[in-house]
Amino acid sequence: MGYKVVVAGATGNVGREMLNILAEREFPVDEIAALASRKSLGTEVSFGDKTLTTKDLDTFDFSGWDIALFAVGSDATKTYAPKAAAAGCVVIDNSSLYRYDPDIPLIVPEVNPDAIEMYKNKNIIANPNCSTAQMVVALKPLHDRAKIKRVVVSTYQSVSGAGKEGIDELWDQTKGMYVPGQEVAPSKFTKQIAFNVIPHIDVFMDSGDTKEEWKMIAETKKIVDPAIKVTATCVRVPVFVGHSESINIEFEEFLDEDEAREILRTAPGILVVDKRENGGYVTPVECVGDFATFISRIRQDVTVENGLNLWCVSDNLRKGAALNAVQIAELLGRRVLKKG
Ligand code: 11C
Repeated sequence: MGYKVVVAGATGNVGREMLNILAEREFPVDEIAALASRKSLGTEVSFGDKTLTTKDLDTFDFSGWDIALFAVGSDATKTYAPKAAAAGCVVIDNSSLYRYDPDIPLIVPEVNPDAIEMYKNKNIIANPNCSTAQMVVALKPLHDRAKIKRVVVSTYQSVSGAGKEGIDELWDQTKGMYVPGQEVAPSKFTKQIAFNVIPHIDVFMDSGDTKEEWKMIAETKKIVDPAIKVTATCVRVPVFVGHSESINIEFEEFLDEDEAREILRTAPGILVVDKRENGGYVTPVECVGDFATFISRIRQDVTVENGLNLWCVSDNLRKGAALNAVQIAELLGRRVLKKG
């Protein structure tokens, strides 16, 4: 016997990936419902070799359904996640709405799987921000060995993090650069994204950090260790899929670069590609469609006492969103629901 699974927001980039990954990983599904808002109702989506017609999230009855993967944004989550949870369906939510609630677990299965037990508080589990998810997969095994004091991270985030409108804007603007009269003005992004980079993701906060930067700080503390200090600069780049991060880490204890490489090679969810030669590292276009978080450019930072640098790349729609959500569902199945 398997699970009755709902995917809410099934027509979006992340919702579609959730369906793909449930099928690819052969999640034990007995029945599946693809839900969408009124404006996308009736749209067809793929689930393995099946085609599903989306149903209305607004009128859907969650009673009798086991797990709901939500990829609908915070406003719709606020309305529908409590409804699903109250009906006994465990919600795994990709929005930021519940991430910082102390009663709700925020989970990356390779890092803090034991937090799953807290799901009982509200029948809701939060999925982290994409830029955090890939970073903490890399930080955790190193933290276990040499205790991380401080992280300085700079991100290079793809436009798919901003949804379909972000993808369309990069595509249209790039094409428009070559056709006089068809230039496309910035709309989703604050400045031109084609052939440019923008040091601004999400809203500005009083501290001067953006919300994206704040999320990386708050979420790393909740998932890995509240004692870790993090400072982040998050930048949008003209890449369609795949977030990259330059991560500088300062440890309590000395950690040799070769030992760090070995630790990362055997850590769950990570693939190390780190040859000190032309092309001996991973770039975002190579990580698209993959499950792994790729680590390259591992090297000592000799400017601080116990420093290390690394380059971290992952498919933001997968490990950063849909894959992590499905991994949480797998963990929930294994540890708690125990069907299938
Ligand atoms: C971006 N990281 O690349 C964002 C997208 O809190 O789940 C995901 C926002 C979030 O724009």
